[in-house]
Amino acid sequence: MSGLAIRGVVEGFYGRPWTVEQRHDMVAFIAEFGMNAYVYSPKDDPYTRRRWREPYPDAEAAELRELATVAREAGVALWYGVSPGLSMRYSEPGDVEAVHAKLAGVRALGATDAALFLDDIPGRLQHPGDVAEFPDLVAAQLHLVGQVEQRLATEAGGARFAVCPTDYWGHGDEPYITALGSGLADGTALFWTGRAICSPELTASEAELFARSTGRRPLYWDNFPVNDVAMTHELHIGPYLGRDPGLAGTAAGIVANPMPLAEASKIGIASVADFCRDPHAFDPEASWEAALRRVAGSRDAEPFREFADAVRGSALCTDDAPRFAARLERFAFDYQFGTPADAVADLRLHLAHLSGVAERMGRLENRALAGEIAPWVAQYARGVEAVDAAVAALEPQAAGSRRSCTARRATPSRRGWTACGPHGCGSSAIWSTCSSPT
Ligand code: LOG
Repeated sequence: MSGLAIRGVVEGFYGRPWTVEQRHDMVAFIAEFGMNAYVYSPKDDPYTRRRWREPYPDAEAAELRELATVAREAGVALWYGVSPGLSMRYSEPGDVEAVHAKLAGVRALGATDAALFLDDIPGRLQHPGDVAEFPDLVAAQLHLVGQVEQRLATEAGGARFAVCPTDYWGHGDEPYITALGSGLADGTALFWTGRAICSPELTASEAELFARSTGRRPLYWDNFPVNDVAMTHELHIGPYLGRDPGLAGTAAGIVANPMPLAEASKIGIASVADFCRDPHAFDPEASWEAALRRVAGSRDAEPFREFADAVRGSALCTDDAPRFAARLERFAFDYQFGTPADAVADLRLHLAHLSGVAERMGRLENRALAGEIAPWVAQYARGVEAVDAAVAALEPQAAGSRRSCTARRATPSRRGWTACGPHGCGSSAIWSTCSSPT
């Protein structure tokens, strides 16, 4: 079974854009994993969005040119996305021309393909001239898109073109996306994030519905492992779950939107790449394990795997810290029905091991990774300490006669682990309260 046609990364998050070095490194990384697209459009590169009308100053232009060279040599297409929607006047020929000029300018620097990003802008026309000229937002956007399509079609080089809609998630047959999709030229790709902004699942049947209503297969903008805006306290290094192998025949492609943390993002990206190469053969857990090993390096693979168990959570994965949860379950059982003193001693030994894991995370060979994950490692260490303090408090009782303990799971929250602090430090099966000795 063949893979997805377009597979890559969209540098499309809010927050500090990646550095030049991180981009070059990422291009090499995705090429190694068989990806073929790098979509450049960081929300906080001023020249893509707020100051979209302005050409890149010399220094930034040189960086883009260099990125284009690195991408070309790696066999990766460099898409450039311009986001004019905050201030665009669709009825002004000068603005329409400026959009085209911006795309032509970056193509002259070496970008191979073009994209128009209309996400995260007002859902209604704002400028009085636009309100007077167009019946609604989609009509105005189609006017702009049509002009860009025409211009690109007449240019040498054959750039592909993709549009990110203003309503970019949902069922796929809503009036806006249906009207937009139906008005695009046949070859124009249309981004879609799935049923939600960060979609727990992407299914073939949803892709089919999208294709029926818009006349084209969705090009998924997969908001994973991104952790911007309201998710900055989350570290998304968990597995890539909920993607239907049937997307192989129903989606135009997937580009993953990563975290501002470039190194840690490679874990999720590697799995997205594995999925895209062969969706039917994709095994999320095996791919995750391999990605952890690849990014952390073989020397640190085991302790990093232990840490990562406590940081699996994302919109795609609610199964936080399964290993640790199982360990706590066993403790609760042994404490109640076995020898309490042994149960306490065993768990404390394990917690001492986890505390060593936390300490080891500061000494990872992959220094960039160690730096990025440091705040979560600190939370993890505090979580381990807190559990250890709670278990230690049981020691005097456990040393006496046989006692009973009722361990209970905390009520699972959407992401689990909320009871332990914003960064997540372990398990959704938050460890328990023990009853007084009987
Ligand atoms: C933005 C994106 C952002 C992401 C996650 C799209 C199409 N646009 O809600 O730039 O990184 O969500 O916060 C978005 O997803 N808007």
